Amino acid sequence: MRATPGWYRDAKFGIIIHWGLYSIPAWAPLDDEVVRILEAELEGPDGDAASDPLARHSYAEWYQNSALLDGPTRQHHEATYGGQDYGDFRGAFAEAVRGWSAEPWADLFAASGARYVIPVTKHHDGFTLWPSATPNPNRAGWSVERDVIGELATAVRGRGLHLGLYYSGGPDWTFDHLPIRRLADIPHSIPDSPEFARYVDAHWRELIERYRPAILWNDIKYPPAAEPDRLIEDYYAAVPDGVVNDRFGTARPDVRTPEYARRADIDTEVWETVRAVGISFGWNRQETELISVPDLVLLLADVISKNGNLLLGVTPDDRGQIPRAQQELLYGIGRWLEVHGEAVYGTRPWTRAEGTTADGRPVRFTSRGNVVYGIVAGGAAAGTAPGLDLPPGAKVRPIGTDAFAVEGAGAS
Ligand code: FUL
Repeated sequence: MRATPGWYRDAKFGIIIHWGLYSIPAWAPLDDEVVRILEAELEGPDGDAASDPLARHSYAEWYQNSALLDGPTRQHHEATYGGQDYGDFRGAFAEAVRGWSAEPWADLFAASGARYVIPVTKHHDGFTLWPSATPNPNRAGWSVERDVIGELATAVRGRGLHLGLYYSGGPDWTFDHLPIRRLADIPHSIPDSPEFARYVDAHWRELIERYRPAILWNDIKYPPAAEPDRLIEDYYAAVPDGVVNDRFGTARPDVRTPEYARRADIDTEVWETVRAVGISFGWNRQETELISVPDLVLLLADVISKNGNLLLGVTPDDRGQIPRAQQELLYGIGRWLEVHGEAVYGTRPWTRAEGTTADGRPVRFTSRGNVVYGIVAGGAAAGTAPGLDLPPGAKVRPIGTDAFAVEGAGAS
């Protein structure tokens, strides 16, 4: 079996960016409906019995679908834009693209301590963020003119970060029949025409050839007729240390990508939790509550102690700017990583993930060789006496305020 490439396991922290037509209305109801639906639907085949739960989708990048269902997004759309079609947001988006620059994004991502960046190249609405040689057959002009992906690739790589690509290989609403009413209906809504299979295959192959992505981050399945195994084999031939996620539905992905999910203990398989700064991957102009820097630190520590990476969704606004509160969050985690990165980057899980200090604060462990690292919630790891059951004779060395290294006997 192919081992997940080491660079990816070392990287720990990545950023995913949803910027598209949906960033113009940038609206969704402010509850965590989808997270709850996900949980309910995962519990059983019948899941949430409520009618049209996706009418209340908290993901703003689902705006086009949500606005077709009877619910708050439709009401908002009618009140704000009247009978306007989703495609009419193209004008405002084209203007935003004209004024956009990849440079400040890349500066910010580098400062955040992220080691890889994954832009959405095509979300479920089918609109492409690069001028494809295989244009959409159902909607003319369903693409940017400027090579947003290419410019971002250059800027990000110029700062030493890896570039992965997100592509919605299953849902494509220029081929589907909308609306989709429940999460459980998504797999059935994926187009099964040979034309669609050829279209997505051509797109992924073009993306690989043009940008040589370090990660193929496909979303929500892939048409079997497009032969994902062949695509992935050809990708590995072109990019030998490339990483392929689990959303092609193939048997042996390099990484599983649960959404807003944690693990109770160390997973033997490499995984990546994907979540946004708030509860939407696309910008929601109503959203003010974001995860805090301390909570992001705790989340990152928890995830990496259990063999995962953290992929954090950042939501550029209708002008292609990253809102100030998100910038502050990214600078904040970056400052923390600058001091405590030794306990994060390049580490592997230790024999156990969790511990507690003598005064009751949670600790998350990582390791490198025979060094064990502990990350302590709320600071003052203070090297001296974390009060943990550590190997006898171990020497504790503080790292910044929130981490420590244990060097010596029996650590690994
Ligand atoms: C999901 C999509 O439906 C969301 O819109 C988002 O792109 C997330 C990362 O994956 O499955």
